[in-house]
Order: sequence, then C-alpha cells, then structure tokens
Amino acid sequence: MLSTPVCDRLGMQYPIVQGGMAWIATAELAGAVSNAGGLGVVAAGNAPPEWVQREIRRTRELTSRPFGLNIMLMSPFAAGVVETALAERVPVVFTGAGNPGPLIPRFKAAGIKVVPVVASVSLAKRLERSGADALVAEGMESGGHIGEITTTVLIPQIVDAVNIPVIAAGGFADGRGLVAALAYGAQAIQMGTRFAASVECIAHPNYKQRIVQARDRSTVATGHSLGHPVRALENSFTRRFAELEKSGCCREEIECYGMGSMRRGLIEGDVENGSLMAGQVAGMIREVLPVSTIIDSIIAEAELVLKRLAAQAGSAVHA
Ligand code: TUI
Repeated sequence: MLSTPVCDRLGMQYPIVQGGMAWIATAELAGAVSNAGGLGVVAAGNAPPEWVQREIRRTRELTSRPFGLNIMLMSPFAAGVVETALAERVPVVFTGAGNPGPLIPRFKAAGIKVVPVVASVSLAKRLERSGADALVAEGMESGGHIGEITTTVLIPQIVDAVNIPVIAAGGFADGRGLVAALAYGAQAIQMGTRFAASVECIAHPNYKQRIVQARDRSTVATGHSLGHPVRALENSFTRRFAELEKSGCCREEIECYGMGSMRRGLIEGDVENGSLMAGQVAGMIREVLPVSTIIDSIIAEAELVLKRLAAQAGSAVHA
C-alpha cells in the first residue's frame, strides 16, 4: 500500500491531497476525495464566513473522514474565515496567497493542523519556524495564483531546507508524477485541475470540457503587472486582460475587469468571457472521471511504475 508519514499526520489513506480551488472546491468535491482515500479540501476563496461554515458542515455530512479548509489570505473575508475554521474545528487548515505565520499559534492551540502553501524556500523556512505541520510547495505550473519557480526546481530545494513533510503541487495528474514527487523527497501530491475535471466537482461542464480539450500550450499567466500572476486557460478573457496590462491603464481598471470573472467561467460556463483558472497539466487530462477512479488509477499506476523502477534497478545492479 502506497503510504507516507504525512498520510498518518493528516489522516488520509493515500498521499493525494485535493487543491483548494475557489468557487469549485465545495463540500461535494471535498467529501468525495476524502471518501476515496485522499484528503478533500473546501476552498474559502473570496467567500464570506457564513458560506464557509455551511460548506464545512455539509462536508461533515458527506464524509466521516478528515478534510481540510483552504483559506485564501488575500480575501477581504480572510479574518472572519479564520474564526470560522477555529469555531468549527476543521481538522486541517491550508493557506494560500500570503504569509499565515501570525495565525499558526491559534490554530495549533485549537488542535488544528496547519499546512501553508508556499512558492519559495524563504517562506518555507520561516513557516517551519512558526510551527507549520507540513507545507505544500507549489510550482508555477499550477493554476490560479502562482509563484515564479517550477515544481521540479522548487520541490527539492524546499525538501532540503525544512524538516517537516512537503506536499508537491503544480503539474501533477497521474501516477508517474506521484512517483516523481516521492523521488524528489515530497511525501504527497496536491492536485487541483485533475479534480476540477471530475464528475463530483460542481464546476460548469463547459469548463471541464475546456480542460479536457486543452493541450500543452493552452494556459497563460496574466496579472504580472498587478503583482499576482494568475494561470488560466487562454480565452477572450485572458487576451483582453493581457491587452489592458500592456496598454498601461490603471490598476483599478484592470482589477475591475477581473471582478466576477471566476464565477462567470467556472459556475456560469461562459468559457470565453470568464476566467478558467487551470494548471499546465490540463494538457494531460483526457476525460472527466469520478473522483474514486482518478485516485485509484493514480495509485495503481504509481505502484506499477515503482515495480518497474525496482526491476530496472535490480537488472542494472546485476549487469
Ligand atoms: O493561492 C493560490 N492559488 C490561488 S488563490 C486564487 S483566488 C485569486 N483570485 C483572483 C486573483 C488572485 C487570486 C486562485 N489561485 N495558491 C497558493 C499560493 N500561494 N501560490 C503562491 C502563494 C503565495 C504567494 C505569496 C504564498 C505566500 C506568499 O507570501 C507573500 C508574503 O507575504 O511573503
């Protein structure tokens, strides 16, 4: 059975964590992933605390297994969502798009595990000192808000820099990737785009179809001029966004253009005028599958790859 120490620490059967995707990582997806042996995650995104509380309670109705809550620290509701996480005693808190250091002692005092998402070695080291239980190291292949370093370069450097478990994110969708992450010293993978294109995800079918149709060069990163680059499937929205950035028009106008774009793309299914955040790995996803099929096939493939590698290593030794 493919398992690592972080599986016990966070309460999952397999080393597969679901990414915290704003708007679409709801109780349906989190419950399905936890029930299938991974760690499901509800994403707060920019939602208010009342919505987050409802999703946490719905997740508990759908699964008896542990799950996580992803708190997006750039959200105007982040402080309220922190209080909700504490009051509801969610088993694991993930954070993204900011430094959660000052919040960690309160979570720990409440018995909540804290797993910040980081995109640099310096923040990884700082958060280990602040008491993080594990880290998600996210490369720039990811969808949504991204850092600047690729997964293959970021993961080994963070693994070498800290003594807490590292979960690799950005570019993972299959069993080969899981084995590669383990080879780099990570103890699990986190996948967003692969689970966005699952049957259980509440995202609009048009968005899932765009992921399935995507090829290697289908995503682009925009928003560099605003200081927070975002990766999404290229469409009319990203092209117009890039034009606005190049034209040098003011920050407010660009930010205003981006408002409501996630809801339009992911929920309403307007795949030309909405934001279709997705990772580069979209090019590897061929069909929309049930969560349990996704997880079982990744574990089965990883075990096969490990066997093949062991056999190859054996024959190399005896050659
Ligand atoms: O957070 C993400 N991915 C996201 S958040 C999001 S919602 C959004 N909507 C509109 C515009 C922008 C975002 C969509 N996707 N991933 C985790 C992540 N965190 N990646 C990079 C970081 C990060 C960046 C800076 C973590 C810490 C950080 O620290 C800055 C500091 O204060 O040191």
